[in-house]
Amino acid sequence: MNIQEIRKQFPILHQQVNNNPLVYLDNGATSQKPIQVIEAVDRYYREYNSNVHRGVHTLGTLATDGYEGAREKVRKFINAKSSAEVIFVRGTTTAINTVAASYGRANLGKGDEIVITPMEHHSNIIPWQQVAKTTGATLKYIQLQEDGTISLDDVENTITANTKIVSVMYVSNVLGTINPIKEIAAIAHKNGAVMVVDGAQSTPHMKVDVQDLDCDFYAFSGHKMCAPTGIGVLYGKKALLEKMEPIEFGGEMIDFVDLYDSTWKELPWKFEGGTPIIAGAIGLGAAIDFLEGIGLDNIADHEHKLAQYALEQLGKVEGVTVYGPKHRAGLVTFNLDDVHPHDVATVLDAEGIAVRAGHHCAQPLMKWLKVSATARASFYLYNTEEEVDIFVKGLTKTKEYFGNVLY
Ligand code: 7TS
Repeated sequence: MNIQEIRKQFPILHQQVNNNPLVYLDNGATSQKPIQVIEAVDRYYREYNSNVHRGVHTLGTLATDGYEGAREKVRKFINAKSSAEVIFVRGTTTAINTVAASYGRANLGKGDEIVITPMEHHSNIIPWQQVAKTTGATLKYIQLQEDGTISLDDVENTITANTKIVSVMYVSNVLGTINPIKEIAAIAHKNGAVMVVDGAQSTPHMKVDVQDLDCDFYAFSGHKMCAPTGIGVLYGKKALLEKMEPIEFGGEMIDFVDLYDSTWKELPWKFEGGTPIIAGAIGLGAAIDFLEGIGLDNIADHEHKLAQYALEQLGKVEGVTVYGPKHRAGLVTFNLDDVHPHDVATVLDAEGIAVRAGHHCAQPLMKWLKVSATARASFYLYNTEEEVDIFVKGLTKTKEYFGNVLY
């Protein structure tokens, strides 16, 4: 893939920040948007803005076609069997909350177990804590190995016949660990549990096939994969979704309403109460076209090389501690001596380099790492080796700066 050609498609990348060319390495938080996505959203608002699934007028039909066309693109992108299994939601957080509130409340009780891991994002912890509290179920954790990976022996030992739900992230937003989802799903199923996957950090960066993984639910966010904010997807197997109750009620999701009772539309619309995220879905469809045009395998390969190069270069800077396994997705989380990660990010920002510092919405993982915070550089398809060099040089400067100030 030709990175310079790809970079040309992202208007935001071509600017100076604090008198330096922008080096955007905060893709784990959100990705930048290519012109194709910006134009698709712009075109919708300029040319056919209308509500969907109602009137027979021309603009309404165009908007409905755009919205439902995007659903079909998502279906193909993750290889779902049917577009009835693709529910548009606000993002990963909403998707997981929907499963916890709908499937969880209906299927959990005292003595039942929910199994997750300590590396999860808060969005894949708190919904389960809450549903455990309301149903009397128990929350259990698969322990992490020293390098921040999961062993299938531990998975086997943690999941029992009492486990009803297993929910694990495909790729860690802090460690970069790529979890063996297919194998974990098989163990969950052997014990009669359903498998939920947090795909926030995998879907933008690698080929995902929900049928091959054989997961029951899969959640992801559009904004981390070149699409606008406010759109995401909950995939669920049809047989499960059909038995589940909606968690939002109102317009759009109903079939028939009487004074004291109502019935719901069929899938996927029964889970899409209210005017849906039309522009967001159309933007997500454009983002999928864009990513598939480049090829998810090419993107994964490029980011893997960048992460390995970054690890190599960081290894040359004294005082840098990198967290997570060697085999990892395209990100590096680290600390520099005793310098607070917020200070690291502030000095890097003065050089035009955007990284994230903090707990990355993974406080239990920070506890496990025995740190209060870390800094993180996370890559995407438009990042280059030269940018990794600028970032590492920036870190050397940070070190010198704090070395002089502190000692
Ligand atoms: N799950 C994982 C693994 C994530 O990395 C994130 C966001 C979410 C869930 C939540 O996604 P949302 O779109 O619903 O907010 N992670 C990050 C991050 O690492 N830095 O900023 C947001």
